[in-house]
Amino acid sequence: GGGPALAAVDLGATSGRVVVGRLESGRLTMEQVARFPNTPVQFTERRSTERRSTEGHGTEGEGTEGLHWNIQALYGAVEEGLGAALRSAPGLCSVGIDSWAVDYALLRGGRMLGVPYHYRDARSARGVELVHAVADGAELFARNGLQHLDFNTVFQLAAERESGFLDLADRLLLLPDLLAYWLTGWARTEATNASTTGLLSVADRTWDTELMERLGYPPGLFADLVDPGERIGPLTAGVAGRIGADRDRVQVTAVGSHDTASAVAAVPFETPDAAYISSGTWSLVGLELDAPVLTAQARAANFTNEGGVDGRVRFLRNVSGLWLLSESVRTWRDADRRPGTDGGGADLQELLDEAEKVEREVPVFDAADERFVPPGDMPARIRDWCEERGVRPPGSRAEVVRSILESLAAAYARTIDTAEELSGRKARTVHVVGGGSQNALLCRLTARRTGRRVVAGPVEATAIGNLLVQARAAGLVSPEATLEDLRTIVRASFPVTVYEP
Ligand code: ADP
Ligand code: LRH
Repeated sequence: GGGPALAAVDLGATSGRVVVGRLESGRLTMEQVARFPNTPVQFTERRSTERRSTEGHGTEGEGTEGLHWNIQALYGAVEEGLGAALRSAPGLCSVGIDSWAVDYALLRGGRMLGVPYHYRDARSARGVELVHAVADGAELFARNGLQHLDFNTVFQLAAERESGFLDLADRLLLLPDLLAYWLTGWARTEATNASTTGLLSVADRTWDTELMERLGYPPGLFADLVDPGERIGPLTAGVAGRIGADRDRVQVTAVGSHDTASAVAAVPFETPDAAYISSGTWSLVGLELDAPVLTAQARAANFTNEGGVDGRVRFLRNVSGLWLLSESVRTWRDADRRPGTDGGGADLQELLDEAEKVEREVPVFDAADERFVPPGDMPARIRDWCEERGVRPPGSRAEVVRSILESLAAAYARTIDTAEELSGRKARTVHVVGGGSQNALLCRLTARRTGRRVVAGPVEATAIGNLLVQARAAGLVSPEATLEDLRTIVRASFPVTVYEP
């Protein structure tokens, strides 16, 4: 219809979608108008794993090798998806963009330099060494409140600097901000995603220019911050023409552009005494707080204090996620010579059914072990982890799947108990949102191992959080609405499934 509508562009590590949202009598309805795969590209295999050319010509392309995002393809799919959104909703007035955190593009004179790296690229380890020579882990945590993850932007940039690229750049944009820039011509950095870089001060959520200077990152690279709900700008004339939009009617609006910030904004909390698991490629497990927890204990437990929508704090841990499962499925498909990259589909449901029936006890491994971060043969890595400890590894594929899910559930239980201790807040209920909330076996195991009631859904929490922040900015819900008011809309609009412990 012609009524006011909003579009969420939600890019996940495995797939992206464009979703149209409309508000009707206090309820949000959503229509997915585009869905597309997100397939990273590996340019040159790392030299350690591939035979070198014996031809004797050419140079060893150190600067171009690595794992990258296919950002041009994603941007093309975004424009197409917005075209589809307009055809379905001629009253489209606002677009919000979110994606995974930490990754960025460098630009010079508005032109992108090179292809953005994937956070799973191995170069970050070198960046950690370089940064720690200047500022150690304790200092970084005091400044930025973040869990140590090798791929935090602050570390990626040290590797970038060493390669000389930082010297060429005059602008850095995080990936959702890059897409917004291509759509509008306005270069801004959205604050929730900026909070994952390691370069935003946890004290006042402004750029930490002192740290930048010590690390040799020119502060002028970083764009002005915008908060979720602020306007970024109208579409450029070129974009508007291509997608069939009336240029001044469609605004790009800042949302929680870190996907996890948008997902948490849409968790249908009924009380503050509840934890959440944003369950997709990663599992982000924690609490929503009003203030960061910056104690030595929080750092030792590797908790993070990321910036949330409306100034809330996402006090959580990254504890790996369904990546373990999707990489396993990919490995098995390759072995069966049936390549596929969606890491799920019919195969996944079949495997989950078989995993449900496994009766033999399967090992619980440390899902957060760093060895599971890079792409590769997860079943082999799980086997290695077990063998190193004299534990009997899972045998069949069904046992591997069961072992992964038991290990994730065990990690959730530990993390939620620790979050309670560190924050002094109780978590009587566990909300699971995202693609993983459809995994009934994982939800049941989570209820069992946490000893708490699990409330699963909505699946598309990220898109919902993205849309509701836009709805408030566009005046489709009261501009005064609090996050709690927005969550009332979520509860009124989307069903949940409850699993008792
Ligand atoms: P991301 O945004 O990180 O790409 P999603 O939130 O889309 O992740 O979740 C993707 C994961 O959700 C998949 O890896 C898969 O394990 C799980 N998933 C998706 N659909 C289903 C389903 N129908 N049943 C069980 N699990 C599912
Ligand atoms: C989830 C996520 C997570 C980050 C990781 C890089 O998609 O944004 O919150 O830590 O990707």
